[in-house]
Amino acid sequence: MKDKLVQIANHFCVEGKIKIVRPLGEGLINDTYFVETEADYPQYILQRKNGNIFKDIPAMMENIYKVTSHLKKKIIASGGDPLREAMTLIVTKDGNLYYLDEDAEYWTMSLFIEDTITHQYASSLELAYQGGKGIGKFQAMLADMKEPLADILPGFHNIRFRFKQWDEAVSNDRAGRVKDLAVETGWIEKYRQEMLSFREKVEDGIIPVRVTHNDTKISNILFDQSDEILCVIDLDTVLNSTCLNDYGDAIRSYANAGLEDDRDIDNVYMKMDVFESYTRGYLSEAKTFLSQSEIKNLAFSAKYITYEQVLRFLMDYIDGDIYYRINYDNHNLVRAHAQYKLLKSIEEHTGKMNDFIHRISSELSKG
Ligand code: GN1
Ligand code: MG
Repeated sequence: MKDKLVQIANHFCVEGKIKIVRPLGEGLINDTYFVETEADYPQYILQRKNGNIFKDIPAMMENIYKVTSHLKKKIIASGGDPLREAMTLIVTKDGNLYYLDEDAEYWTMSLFIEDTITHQYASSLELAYQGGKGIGKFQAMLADMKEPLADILPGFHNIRFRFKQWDEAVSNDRAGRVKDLAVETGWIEKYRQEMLSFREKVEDGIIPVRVTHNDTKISNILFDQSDEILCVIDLDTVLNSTCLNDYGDAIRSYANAGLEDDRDIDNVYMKMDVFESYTRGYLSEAKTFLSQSEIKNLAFSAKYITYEQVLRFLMDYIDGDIYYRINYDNHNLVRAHAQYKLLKSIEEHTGKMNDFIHRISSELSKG
């Protein structure tokens, strides 16, 4: 395998001789490797993309190319370093954005950005602030991008589409588990109309669709040595979606006092101080382009995305665990319970969240 990895890496336009290719990180979806070259040459990241989840990898890479090109123009115009502040895709020797091997696996390469730090969770309010700023700035730089992106994950954050999948999953009952899920399916029904009403605002154009990241957890941001944001990475899910989905998913992951899959739901609740710091950071950048309707719906978006996640985890449990990797038998059910607890906590805090967003947004308007 080692030799094979070097051979694969050598299909790309790498500078310097490759010394070794070794595994990197703990991603749940793709396989990631670090490509070490001789001294004084750049180093690289090699990835085998997951073809089960991403059905059109060429289109996905084209999306990433369009987005990184746009970001680089912006970074150069503002005097920044385009090789450090945005991902740089490395093409193959034939000029392609991917290498397709004999097993029909897709491989891609990007430049490794030296001297950076990543975090697995926001261990301080300052990091939450920086994370918010990172996504706000990312969206702000892309707010004027006109070129459409391919819809490589149809219906990803579209709850109408998710209900269609859900209704099919419940009616097929592939793993025979629905009979034991009366309480949990009740949760889904209880919020169905409320979630569809929110979705209608997107369908009616009240909430605009923009270029967004769609996987805004903190580990997808590179920080510099002084913990200032440098670069947003993992662009596989860049899509035309709403900014609210990025914001809501970030609150779901940053502000949870417990784990996404906490077995003890008493650990799970929304931490208001983390929510506040993330929001301050996010709005310090995003306030320049967000519309009033987006700002008004920010708090609800955290509830929407958390609900969507309850539905997706439960649906995967009903389907017999075919999408998310599980570490034990009822892992998806445990995840759904933990996320439902978080949903209830967000719901309890929605009034206060709205007050805070309103206050910060007025302060920023006054300058
Ligand atoms: C998946 O593996 P990760 O964290 O990048 C999923 C997200 C979910 C998340 C839940 C393409 O993302 O939508 O929110 O798990 N990504 C995809 O942990 O389905
Ligand atoms: Mg990801």
